[in-house]
Amino acid sequence: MIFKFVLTVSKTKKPSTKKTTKTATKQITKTTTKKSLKPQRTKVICISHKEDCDGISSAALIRQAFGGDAILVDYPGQMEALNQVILDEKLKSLFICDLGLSKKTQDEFIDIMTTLRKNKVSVTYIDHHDIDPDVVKALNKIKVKMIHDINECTAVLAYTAFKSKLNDHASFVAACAAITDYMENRPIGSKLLQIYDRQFALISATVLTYNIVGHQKESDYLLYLVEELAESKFPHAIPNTFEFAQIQVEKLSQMIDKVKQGMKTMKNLGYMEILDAGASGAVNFVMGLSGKDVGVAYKERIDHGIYAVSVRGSKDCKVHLGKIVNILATSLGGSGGGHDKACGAVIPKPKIKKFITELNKKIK
Ligand SMILES: [Mn+2]
Repeated sequence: MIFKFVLTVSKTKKPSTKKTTKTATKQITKTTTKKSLKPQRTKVICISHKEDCDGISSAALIRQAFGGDAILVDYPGQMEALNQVILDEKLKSLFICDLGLSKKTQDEFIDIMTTLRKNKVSVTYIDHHDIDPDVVKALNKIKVKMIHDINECTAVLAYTAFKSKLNDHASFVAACAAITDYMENRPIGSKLLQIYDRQFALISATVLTYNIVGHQKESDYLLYLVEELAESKFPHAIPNTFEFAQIQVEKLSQMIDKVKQGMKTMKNLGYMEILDAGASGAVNFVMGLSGKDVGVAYKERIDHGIYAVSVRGSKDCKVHLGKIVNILATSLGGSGGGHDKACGAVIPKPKIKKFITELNKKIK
């Protein structure tokens, strides 16, 4: 009886009293249903790509706009992190940034999203990698907020979507991401870059990238970068970034010699196993120095029993490497995908040679 009365009152009275009647209703239900102490969902988490400036910048923009904590992952660790956050009973809203899906991972991704949505977690997926239209449909259906466009980098998409919650400096963070994702000539990316001096933006983006690439094994440092960027620090104002970049360029210059010696070629591509650096740092040299339109660099991830593979295409490469690699990697029991001229894959160790010979056949 009392319950019914409260409801009628709240419908007829002004909005200002609505709040009090609502809490009254809550209290009544609380006392009638004995001890249903569910933890309140208050946490904001952003899972973002840790290997490049786009992922780190996206995490920084989400942090500035919504607060919360970042979890930085690479592709081999992507699903593990998602499966972890399902268990977090305090999770209220989840952002997933710059982490593309592949034929191998997309079904599990939809399953995880479905569970999160059933738990009333708000999920926003921000990305610009090639995606299966059926996955978009499935995610829309369960009301995952999709901010997806292959024409701009993830940080630019995040900046555009949440501009009203961001400060002026955020456009610089997004512009740096656009530069390092080769997307600074895109409609929005180019407008953002235009705000700043081009050379200043280029050196900032590059130094930031070298600090990200060189600290892949130090999660705390990467999280610190996210924080500093969220607090609107320029890369040069973060201590020791230029000194660290100096060390990285020195390493890269040595990589040029190593690639010259170790690189092999097939008809349509150059390839090389990398032992003491990241594959993504070497792959452009492999492509460039091989004189081919496609370069492949791969590095063993002993902890996962796989090779992390980076693939790059030149301007003359006419095929969509991301799509080809997605299908090929999946058929070999791995996963992969990405953009038309820049993509990556995770390949089971014994299948790497097959991956390269098959890729060579598929790109003529
Ligand atoms: Mn990206």
